Amino acid sequence: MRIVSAEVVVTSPGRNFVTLRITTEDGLSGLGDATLNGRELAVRAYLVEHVVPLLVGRDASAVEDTWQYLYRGAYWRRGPVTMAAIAAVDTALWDIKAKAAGMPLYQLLGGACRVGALAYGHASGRDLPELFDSIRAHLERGYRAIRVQTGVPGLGVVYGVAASVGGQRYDYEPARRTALPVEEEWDTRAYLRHVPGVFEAVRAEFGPELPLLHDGHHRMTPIQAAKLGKALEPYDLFWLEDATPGEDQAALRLIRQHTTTPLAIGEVFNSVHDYQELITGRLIDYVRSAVTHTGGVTGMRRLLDFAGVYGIKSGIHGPTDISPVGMAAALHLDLAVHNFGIQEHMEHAARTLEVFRTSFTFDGGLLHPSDAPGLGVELDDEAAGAFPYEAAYLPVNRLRDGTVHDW
Ligand code: GCO
Ligand code: MG
Repeated sequence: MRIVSAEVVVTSPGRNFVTLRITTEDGLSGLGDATLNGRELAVRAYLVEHVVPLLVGRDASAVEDTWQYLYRGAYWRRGPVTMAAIAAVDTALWDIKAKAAGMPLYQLLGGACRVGALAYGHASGRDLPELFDSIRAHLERGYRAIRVQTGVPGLGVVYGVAASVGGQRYDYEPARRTALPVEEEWDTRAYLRHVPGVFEAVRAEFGPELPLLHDGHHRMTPIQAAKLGKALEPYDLFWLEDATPGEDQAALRLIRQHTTTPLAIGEVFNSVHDYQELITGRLIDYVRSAVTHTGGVTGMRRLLDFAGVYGIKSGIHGPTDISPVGMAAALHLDLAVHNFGIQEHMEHAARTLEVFRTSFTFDGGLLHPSDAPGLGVELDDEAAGAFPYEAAYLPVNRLRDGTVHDW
């Protein structure tokens, strides 16, 4: 199974995606997602300039060896660009291996441990009535777990709040197609005063059973996060995500000492090593990495197996900046690992699904990758060609005095 070609497709059906396609001499092809929101072309260049020339002629069946060759062979370890590039190669090779076996990928990973992956959707609103409408719309669509984000009085645009909700399809994408990043204003104390009341109202309206999640998006100090975790305890959250900036692993120890609200972190991580202290110290409950950013199926499996030893579960990252290819890879892992927790799910735009032909299903709140051989996703090159790349940036956050803050 020699690799004869590898090509990188950049397309922008609603938002930018970077996809690697690897083809073997016997005509099999596999896809991998290499999308890094706001920095897409860096991964494209890494792949085209430095990885594709190494792939041609290699044995497509040597998945682990290729992973190690690209990881150790580069000498320079980790980092989002490198690990997204390795992820794309790794995922494409798993896709090929599963197609060659005539099996859905989850079968090669050990077979299904469950009938489907419990998914959480993103409900949001600028105020409570809008939020309640959004939660109802998600429940009607079948979601059995819901992330809750709202506007904060006195602040303008806030992370995670869709511009239009209330019955409308939710298509929140923070990366704006502007020459410079949009700047948003932030005030953590205003946020902390507001959020507990939101969860009190949601519990009063929707009852105690519905799993509720919340994303702090790295904006709090450890002691502020500890305070929020404690204040949210009566509302029994499924998790509080990214309470503090991710690179400070020890910060989670302080939060943990103060609250029993479950903690999730890791969407900006790209290696199992980023979790070493978090996992061995049992400082978190869920790992949030994306298959796309953490070295692919191989990197993610390694991380989830390590987490599982410490009773920590998965919560694989799945916003719309993970392409349908990255999403499919996540779903196969969700079925195959024992320590599955929950799967994030934002529905891709209709245009995205014209380019990426998916086969996964969403039924009764559970996602399933389908039983198609491989990942179960195909890329329509002609449709992709109709949506050329457009520069887009994630916002930059500033405090009221102008200081740049974590976004
Ligand atoms: C999430 C994330 C995303 C990120 C996005 C940035 O929990 O889904 O926080 O919404 O903001 O991936 O590109
Ligand atoms: Mg998040």
